[in-house]
Formats: sequence, C-alpha cells, structure tokens
Amino acid sequence: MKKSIVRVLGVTAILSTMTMGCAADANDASGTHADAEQDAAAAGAGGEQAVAAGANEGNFISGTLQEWKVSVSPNKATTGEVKFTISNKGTIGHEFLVVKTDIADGMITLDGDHFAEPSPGLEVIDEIGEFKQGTTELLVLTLEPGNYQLVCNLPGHYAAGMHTTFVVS
Ligand SMILES: [Cu+2]
Repeated sequence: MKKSIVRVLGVTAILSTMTMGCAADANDASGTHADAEQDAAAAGAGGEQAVAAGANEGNFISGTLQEWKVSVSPNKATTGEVKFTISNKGTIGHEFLVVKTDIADGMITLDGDHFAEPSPGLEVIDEIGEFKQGTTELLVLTLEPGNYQLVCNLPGHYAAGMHTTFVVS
C-alpha cells in the first residue's frame, strides 16, 4: 500500500508541474502542449491502476514483539507469499517464529523453558532470529493454508505470553 500511495503522490506532482508549465508557456507552439497533455494522460492511467490494487492484496502483515506479547495485523493471509514486517518494541531481544500447527494458542508442550524444534504436531516454517529492541525486520515466506502460531521461543518467553494465532486460507 505504501508503494501505491507514493506512486499516486508522484503522479499528482507531475500533473501540477505540467499545468504550471503550460500556463507559463501559453504563447509557445501548440505542439509542445499536445505532448505535455499526452504525458499527463499516460501518468494518470498508471496512477489509476495503482489505486485499484486490493486492500491487502500483497499479504502485508505488520507486527510487534514486546514483553510479553506478539501482535500482528491482520492476523490472517491468503495462500502464497506473505510479508511480515516485525518491530521489536520491547526492552530486550526477541525472535519471531512462524509455526504451522493445529495446537491451540499458547498450548505447545514445553521442554523446560522453551519448546523443542522440531516438536510433535508442529512445524517451524521459518524465523527471524533474535533481534534487538528498537529494530524492525522483514520476513517473506510462501505459506500453505492452515493454522499457525507466531511466537518467540527464547527461554521463558513463550510461557510468558509471546504467542498469537495466524490463519492462512
Ligand atoms: Cu521474546
């Protein structure tokens, strides 16, 4: 979505510049004006395409990690490429695991202070390894339909509440 907005603003800026240019060159040969109008029309068509893109067509998910919570929005995606932009807004390092499982949220059996990878009934699809507070990381995955948990599995963090559900359909 951000990209689309930037593109639309860019088109507006180009159109404004051209309008001003036409006004200033009012006495110039008409050929110049025709070219400018054609360029403006082409730019406008591109802008309309960008605006027509769907609400979350690119499966852009943004989320935060903090003590002791994982939050993402939206908490669902459609099958295929999913882009997680995850910010660590806590005061210590955290990690972000994408786990495919039908186990209920927060109910993965622990082996001591974290769950073993792998564990029965779950598959760790991929992860952003521990990253610092105040930083943001991007994880792009191709996900199959199913139920997921997004978690931090650092010692004690899952039990403390760092897990949330995610559904791909
Ligand atoms: Cu954590």
